[in-house]
Amino acid sequence: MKNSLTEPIVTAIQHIHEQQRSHPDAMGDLSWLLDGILTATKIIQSYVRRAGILDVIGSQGTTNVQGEIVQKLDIIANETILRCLGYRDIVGIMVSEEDDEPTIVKSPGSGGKYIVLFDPLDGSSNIDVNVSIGTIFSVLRCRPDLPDEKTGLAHCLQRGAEQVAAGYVVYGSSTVMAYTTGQGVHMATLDPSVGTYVLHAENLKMPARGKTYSCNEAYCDTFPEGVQKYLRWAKSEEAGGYGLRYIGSLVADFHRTMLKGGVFLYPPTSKNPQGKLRLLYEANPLAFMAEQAGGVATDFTGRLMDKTPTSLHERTPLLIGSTEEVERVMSFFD
Ligand code: AHM
Ligand code: MG
Repeated sequence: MKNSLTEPIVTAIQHIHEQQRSHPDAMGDLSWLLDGILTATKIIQSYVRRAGILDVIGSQGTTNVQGEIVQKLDIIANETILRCLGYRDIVGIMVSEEDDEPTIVKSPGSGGKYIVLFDPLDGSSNIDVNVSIGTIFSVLRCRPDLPDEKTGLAHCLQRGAEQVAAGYVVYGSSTVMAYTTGQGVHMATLDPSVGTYVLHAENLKMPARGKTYSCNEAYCDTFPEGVQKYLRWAKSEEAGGYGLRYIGSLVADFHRTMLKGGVFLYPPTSKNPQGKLRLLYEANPLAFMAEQAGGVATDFTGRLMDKTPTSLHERTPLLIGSTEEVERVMSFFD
């Protein structure tokens, strides 16, 4: 708890720089890229906080590549990230939930180094009702071994295990950013009076247990049998008092799971037989965060980050959270 006047104040960007300096061959490029993401999320949160005053609530009147209704704030968030990162020349390719194709900023052959994949505004169906929403991001390296093809697609379809950084921002009762560059999970809160993210937790660990499950239980009848058995068990006396929490914004549900322990699950359903969540910019970054915090993530068949993606907007089933709780869910599968 930072409550002493003598306690050092460490900004998120200072922390990111310090972490990068510990890499012998780091050139500061990744810090520069993350700085762009932080700036974008500060701008996004300023819209979110004034959504009822500015004319940004409601749908845009279009659907995205995945057939979902696009909200005005989805577009603002997407354009903000593209504008904040699109002029940093270490960014090679950007992939957004809102865009059908990757955006090439600088082709890998001309020196583009990183791929940034993001869900600009996750949980956007919650925008109109003032419930927490967020931004999720994942960073990969462009692959020097691949031909410099026009679409950049081959560079983007890498396993989650190749991520060099990932994180999210929750626009909740405060704006909180959590990130990893593969050296633990760290968290910072935006101080709105000065516009700076201030670090408040280093090397965060997800509890190994937690008596909370998080899923849209209305779909229960169409979940796989193993999940249905788990849910019956969680409600039984034998389980000893599990609780259900479901916000409907992945980023907020995951944030709670990471801090308090438990499991989040979005299994295949009859409506979404492949699961609903997107592998590249929703599930993979959170899986990286979970593993770095001592938790685990699976698609109910194997380690999530070992999945080789086959398309940009591929969906995946997701089970993520505390190690013992994820194991418990899996124990109900034959
Ligand atoms: P979005 O990225 O278009 O907002 O959709 C993803 C969201 C997740 O945040 C959340 O976990 C899930 O959809 C909720 O889905 P459902 O309403 O089916 O429970
Ligand atoms: Mg989303």
